[in-house]
Amino acid sequence: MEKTFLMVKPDGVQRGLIGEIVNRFESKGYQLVGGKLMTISQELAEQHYGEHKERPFFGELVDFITSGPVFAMVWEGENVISTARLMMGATNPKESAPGTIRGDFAVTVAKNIIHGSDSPESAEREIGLFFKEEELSSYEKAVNSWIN
Ligand code: RTP
Ligand code: MG
Repeated sequence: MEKTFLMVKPDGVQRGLIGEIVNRFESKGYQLVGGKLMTISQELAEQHYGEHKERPFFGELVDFITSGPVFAMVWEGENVISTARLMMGATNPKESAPGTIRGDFAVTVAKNIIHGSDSPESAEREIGLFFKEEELSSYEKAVNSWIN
Protein backbone atom coordinates (compact mmCIF):
# COMPACT_ATOMS: atom_id res chain seq x y z
CA MET A 1 0.00 0.00 0.00
CA GLU A 2 1.25 3.51 -0.86
CA LYS A 3 2.91 5.60 1.86
CA THR A 4 3.67 9.32 2.11
CA PHE A 5 5.60 11.60 4.43
CA LEU A 6 3.61 14.48 5.95
CA MET A 7 4.83 17.02 8.48
CA VAL A 8 3.08 19.67 10.54
CA LYS A 9 5.55 22.56 10.28
CA PRO A 10 6.62 24.68 13.31
CA ASP A 11 3.81 27.21 12.70
CA GLY A 12 1.19 24.43 12.76
CA VAL A 13 2.59 23.00 16.00
CA GLN A 14 2.70 26.45 17.66
CA ARG A 15 -0.88 27.14 16.58
CA GLY A 16 -2.18 23.88 18.04
CA LEU A 17 -3.16 22.35 14.71
CA ILE A 18 -1.61 18.85 15.08
CA GLY A 19 -4.92 17.31 16.16
CA GLU A 20 -6.92 19.05 13.43
CA ILE A 21 -4.49 17.87 10.74
CA VAL A 22 -4.27 14.28 12.01
CA ASN A 23 -8.06 14.24 12.18
CA ARG A 24 -8.43 15.22 8.52
CA PHE A 25 -6.30 12.35 7.26
CA GLU A 26 -7.83 9.84 9.69
CA SER A 27 -11.37 10.89 8.76
CA LYS A 28 -10.54 10.66 5.07
CA GLY A 29 -9.72 6.97 5.58
CA TYR A 30 -5.93 6.97 5.68
CA GLN A 31 -3.90 5.13 8.28
CA LEU A 32 -1.18 6.63 10.48
CA VAL A 33 1.80 4.26 10.48
CA GLY A 34 4.42 6.52 12.09
CA GLY A 35 4.55 9.82 13.95
CA LYS A 36 6.84 11.85 16.20
CA LEU A 37 7.35 15.35 17.56
CA MET A 38 10.92 16.39 16.82
CA THR A 39 13.15 19.39 16.21
CA ILE A 40 14.86 19.24 12.83
CA SER A 41 18.65 19.80 12.72
CA GLN A 42 20.24 22.19 10.24
CA GLU A 43 21.73 19.19 8.41
CA LEU A 44 18.43 17.32 8.09
CA ALA A 45 16.66 20.51 6.94
CA GLU A 46 19.24 21.06 4.20
CA GLN A 47 18.89 17.44 3.06
CA HIS A 48 15.10 17.48 3.18
CA TYR A 49 14.81 20.70 1.17
CA GLY A 50 17.92 19.97 -0.99
CA GLU A 51 15.96 20.49 -4.23
CA HIS A 52 15.53 24.18 -3.28
CA LYS A 53 19.21 24.84 -2.46
CA GLU A 54 19.63 27.43 -5.23
CA ARG A 55 16.35 29.24 -4.55
CA PRO A 56 16.49 32.73 -2.95
CA PHE A 57 14.25 31.60 -0.07
CA PHE A 58 16.38 28.55 0.88
CA GLY A 59 18.06 30.15 3.93
CA GLU A 60 14.75 31.43 5.22
CA LEU A 61 13.11 28.04 4.63
CA VAL A 62 15.83 26.18 6.59
CA ASP A 63 15.72 28.74 9.43
CA PHE A 64 11.94 28.40 9.64
CA ILE A 65 11.73 24.59 9.55
CA THR A 66 14.39 24.33 12.31
CA SER A 67 12.83 27.10 14.46
CA GLY A 68 10.69 24.83 16.63
CA PRO A 69 9.29 21.32 16.86
CA VAL A 70 7.54 19.71 13.89
CA PHE A 71 5.20 16.71 13.90
CA ALA A 72 6.58 14.21 11.38
CA MET A 73 4.23 11.48 10.12
CA VAL A 74 3.96 8.59 7.71
CA TRP A 75 0.50 7.89 6.31
CA GLU A 76 -0.62 4.90 4.29
CA GLY A 77 -3.51 4.32 1.89
CA GLU A 78 -4.69 4.16 -1.66
CA ASN A 79 -3.27 7.03 -3.70
CA VAL A 80 -2.25 8.78 -0.47
CA ILE A 81 0.68 10.73 -2.01
CA SER A 82 -1.33 12.78 -4.49
CA THR A 83 -4.57 12.90 -2.47
CA ALA A 84 -2.71 14.28 0.57
CA ARG A 85 -1.31 17.03 -1.68
CA LEU A 86 -4.88 17.88 -2.77
CA MET A 87 -6.00 17.94 0.88
CA MET A 88 -3.07 20.28 1.73
CA GLY A 89 -3.94 22.77 -1.01
CA ALA A 90 -1.68 24.92 -3.19
CA THR A 91 1.77 25.88 -1.83
CA ASN A 92 0.81 29.55 -1.66
CA PRO A 93 -2.19 30.00 0.66
CA LYS A 94 -3.30 32.93 -1.53
CA GLU A 95 -4.20 30.26 -4.09
CA SER A 96 -5.19 27.32 -1.90
CA ALA A 97 -8.92 26.60 -1.94
CA PRO A 98 -11.08 26.83 1.18
CA GLY A 99 -11.59 23.30 2.47
CA THR A 100 -7.89 22.49 2.07
CA ILE A 101 -5.53 22.66 5.05
CA ARG A 102 -3.56 25.63 3.71
CA GLY A 103 -6.75 27.25 2.40
CA ASP A 104 -8.37 27.02 5.83
CA PHE A 105 -5.43 27.79 8.14
CA ALA A 106 -2.63 29.67 6.35
CA VAL A 107 -2.06 33.16 4.98
CA THR A 108 1.52 33.33 3.65
CA VAL A 109 3.69 30.95 1.61
CA ALA A 110 6.54 30.95 4.13
CA LYS A 111 4.23 29.77 6.94
CA ASN A 112 2.00 27.29 5.17
CA ILE A 113 1.43 24.80 8.03
CA ILE A 114 2.13 21.45 6.37
CA HIS A 115 4.63 19.62 4.19
CA GLY A 116 3.76 16.61 2.03
CA SER A 117 5.83 14.48 -0.36
CA ASP A 118 5.19 15.43 -3.99
CA SER A 119 5.93 12.07 -5.71
CA PRO A 120 6.57 8.38 -4.96
CA GLU A 121 10.33 9.07 -5.20
CA SER A 122 10.15 11.99 -2.71
CA ALA A 123 7.95 9.94 -0.38
CA GLU A 124 10.48 7.11 -0.25
CA ARG A 125 13.39 9.51 0.21
CA GLU A 126 11.69 11.60 2.91
CA ILE A 127 10.35 8.62 4.89
CA GLY A 128 13.93 7.29 4.91
CA LEU A 129 15.33 10.64 6.07
CA PHE A 130 12.93 10.99 9.01
CA PHE A 131 12.08 7.44 10.13
CA LYS A 132 13.89 4.22 10.89
CA GLU A 133 12.20 1.05 9.65
CA GLU A 134 11.38 0.00 13.25
CA GLU A 135 9.57 3.30 13.92
CA LEU A 136 6.85 2.41 11.40
CA SER A 137 3.97 0.11 12.33
CA SER A 138 2.09 -1.94 9.81
CA TYR A 139 -1.27 -3.07 11.16
CA GLU A 140 -4.68 -4.22 9.95
CA LYS A 141 -7.80 -2.26 10.77
CA ALA A 142 -11.11 -4.06 10.35
CA VAL A 143 -12.68 -0.84 9.06
CA ASN A 144 -10.41 -0.82 5.98
CA SER A 145 -12.74 -3.20 4.13
CA TRP A 146 -15.39 -0.45 4.27
CA ILE A 147 -13.05 2.01 2.56
CA ASN A 148 -11.09 0.15 -0.12
P1 RTP B 1 6.44 21.53 0.87
O1 RTP B 1 7.65 20.97 0.13
O2 RTP B 1 6.81 22.30 2.11
O3 RTP B 1 5.40 20.47 1.10
O4 RTP B 1 5.72 22.58 -0.06
P2 RTP B 1 5.39 22.44 -1.59
O5 RTP B 1 5.87 21.13 -2.13
O6 RTP B 1 3.94 22.77 -1.76
O7 RTP B 1 6.25 23.63 -2.19
P3 RTP B 1 7.79 23.63 -2.62
O8 RTP B 1 7.87 24.23 -3.98
O9 RTP B 1 8.41 22.29 -2.39
O10 RTP B 1 8.40 24.69 -1.60
C1 RTP B 1 8.83 24.31 -0.32
C2 RTP B 1 8.44 25.35 0.68
O11 RTP B 1 9.21 26.51 0.49
C3 RTP B 1 8.48 27.64 0.91
N1 RTP B 1 8.46 28.61 -0.15
N2 RTP B 1 8.72 29.88 0.06
N3 RTP B 1 9.20 32.64 -0.25
C4 RTP B 1 8.80 31.91 -1.30
O12 RTP B 1 8.59 32.40 -2.38
C5 RTP B 1 8.60 30.49 -1.11
N4 RTP B 1 8.28 29.61 -2.04
C6 RTP B 1 8.19 28.41 -1.43
C7 RTP B 1 7.08 27.20 1.22
O13 RTP B 1 6.91 27.13 2.63
C8 RTP B 1 6.99 25.82 0.60
O14 RTP B 1 6.09 25.01 1.29
MG1 MG C 1 7.82 20.41 -1.86
